[in-house]
Amino acid sequence: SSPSHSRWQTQMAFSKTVYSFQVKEDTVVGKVEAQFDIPTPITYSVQEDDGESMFLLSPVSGEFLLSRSLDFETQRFYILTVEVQQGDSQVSSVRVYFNVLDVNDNPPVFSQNNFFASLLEDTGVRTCFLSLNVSDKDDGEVELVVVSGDELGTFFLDSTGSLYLNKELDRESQASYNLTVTANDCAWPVSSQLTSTAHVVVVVKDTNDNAPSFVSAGHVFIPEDSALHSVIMTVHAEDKDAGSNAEVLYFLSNSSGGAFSIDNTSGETFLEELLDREKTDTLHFTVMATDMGSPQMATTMNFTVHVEDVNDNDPVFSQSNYSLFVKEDVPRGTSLFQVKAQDQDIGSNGKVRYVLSPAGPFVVDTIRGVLSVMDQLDREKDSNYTLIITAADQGDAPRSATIAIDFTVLDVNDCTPRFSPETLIIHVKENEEDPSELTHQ
Ligand SMILES: [Ca+2]
Ligand SMILES: [Ca+2]
Ligand SMILES: [Ca+2]
Ligand SMILES: [Ca+2]
Repeated sequence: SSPSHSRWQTQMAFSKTVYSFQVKEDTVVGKVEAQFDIPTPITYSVQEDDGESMFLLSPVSGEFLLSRSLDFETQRFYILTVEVQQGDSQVSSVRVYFNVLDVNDNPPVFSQNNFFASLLEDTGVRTCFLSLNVSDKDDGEVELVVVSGDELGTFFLDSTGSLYLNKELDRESQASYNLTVTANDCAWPVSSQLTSTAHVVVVVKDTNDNAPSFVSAGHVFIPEDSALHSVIMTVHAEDKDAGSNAEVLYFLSNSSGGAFSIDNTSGETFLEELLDREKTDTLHFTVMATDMGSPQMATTMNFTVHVEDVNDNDPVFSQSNYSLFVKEDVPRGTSLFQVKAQDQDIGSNGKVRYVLSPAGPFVVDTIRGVLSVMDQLDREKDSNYTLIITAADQGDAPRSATIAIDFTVLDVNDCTPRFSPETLIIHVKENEEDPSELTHQ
């Protein structure tokens, strides 16, 4: 038969050359809304079928029956060739398309439930660091949203699942993030939408962006008799970074001419020269604290050492012996002499008090060292005195010095030898017996 004949026959039997039916993939097995619109009684038969009898055709009514469940995700259309016979001779055929309509019956699926990424804290903004692979067997777009764990908007998730850094990180503020991401298939109506959830852990790795910071007091007080190599203090600096970026080493950059040394790791600072407050009462040293990061960061700090006094000096008199003369008629209460002892220490260690011994007619002023006569001297009784004055400081373990003072008491003539009258007439009786009764007149 010629093509034109064939076309004519087709036009005779079917009102269209191609029939196309829409069938939702979730249609229940059984009768479907697909029927030819041919009024006259004819006989239908399927000639070609690529769907292995998915759609069965009733030979008499021309109705289709669905024999099994459809799945849009497996096969999206079926093509059948249907032949219709009218009477004995007239045969025509038509193409029938069944288009399977997608129904939202699949949730979006993440390739993993849990994603992990680590980022250096100095990673540049807008860096893409992770792809969340999400798929949905259904048609249509999937909307990805970070629903929790990123309240400050540090990250940006684009529609393809690429996760970007949106703000600068600071490990010292926040070292990790735990993001919850949802994928929604945006189906309509909203009640049919399907959502999946995945978790993304982002760990922020440290970079060396903090210098060590000293927490030690800048002033140290140590006694002047501190032992050589003793620990005078432990300097300490803290570093907010992590790992070797926070490991701190200490170096002396000024040690008062070698008076100090330092343990590089512990920060213990040692005394390397004997001290003498009476010569130097203040020393300085400078410590550099450097971390082990790359590049290294360092801080320096100046320390002042205040040398505290120890009672290591005796009082010293300017002279150790004095020989003095005093007249025996010196009035009571007369100040004779002042002794003075110096003590190089300070405070009570250098405060000198005077004590006199032995007890006698003299006293010493405890504070001023002034020696005075308390009782009338009498050369005829004591013509010489040796006094000991002790000067003692007021330290906890007092130190002292003594001085010896030799006093020679000088005679005074209360009655100067005189002859009055110039001519003495002595009357002597011739019979006088006792010459001792002779008296001048
Ligand atoms: Ca550091
Ligand atoms: Ca850091
Ligand atoms: Ca002293
Ligand atoms: Ca001293």
